[in-house]
Amino acid sequence: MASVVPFSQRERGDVICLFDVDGTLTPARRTASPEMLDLLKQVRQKAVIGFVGGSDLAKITEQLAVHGQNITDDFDFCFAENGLTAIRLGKELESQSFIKWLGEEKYKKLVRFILHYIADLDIPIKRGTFIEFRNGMINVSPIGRNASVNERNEFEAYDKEHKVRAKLVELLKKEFADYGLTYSIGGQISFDVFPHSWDKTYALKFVERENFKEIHFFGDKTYQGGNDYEIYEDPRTIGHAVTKPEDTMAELRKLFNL
Ligand code: M1P
Repeated sequence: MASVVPFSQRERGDVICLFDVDGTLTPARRTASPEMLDLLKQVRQKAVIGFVGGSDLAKITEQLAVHGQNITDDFDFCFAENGLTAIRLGKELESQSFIKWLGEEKYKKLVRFILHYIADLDIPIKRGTFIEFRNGMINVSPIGRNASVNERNEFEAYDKEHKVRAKLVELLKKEFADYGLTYSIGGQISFDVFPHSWDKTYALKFVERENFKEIHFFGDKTYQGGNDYEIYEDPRTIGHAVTKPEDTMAELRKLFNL
């Protein structure tokens, strides 16, 4: 990996800024703008930076490593799947797995229930990949993850009115009450399912060890039920609620006099 200035030699090396990805560094599921990437470089010269995304590392890489570079070259900390995939200065940190935690039998029951439910669901269109199996979670999408950008936008609007995801989440909470699972609607077409406390605060355990004086977190879904809520509210972080990437940039310029 490219040579990196040690944290201790940065002007504010005792400060870390952690960023949600969709809606905070980039528009939902899109790539980061050149202005954002440039500003992040400037911030990194002064402080320590990292992202904490719900998506897997491959998807976040598509969004943030827009010149085909290695994502770990541009961020000191990379936390994908809420930190279940964790990388510090290019080196992978320990991780856990959803399937090991839940067990195959319970997992099969959950998948069977969800797929039956989605099969019977009458929504305007369906595409493919209704459950995506990840290391630290599963991601469930009633329309399917193969939806195009237009189809995503249409589903999001439809879901606002018809609450397709919220209804399924409520049902799963009742049906699998003993599973100890959290359901988080973080994006446009899907929701994430993971064990209680494997929300974005999971990533903080890796950051805490470094004894930063300030841990700033920037996110757009900081309201209760949003997937940034827990880390934004956590007493260990200084929360910044933003509504779009331009907001994040304005906050960063203020914070670091850029
Ligand atoms: O980062 C927020 C969410 O982004 C995607 O959601 P969707 O495809 O519904 O827009 C998913 O990767 C999801 O896991 C993630 O939480």
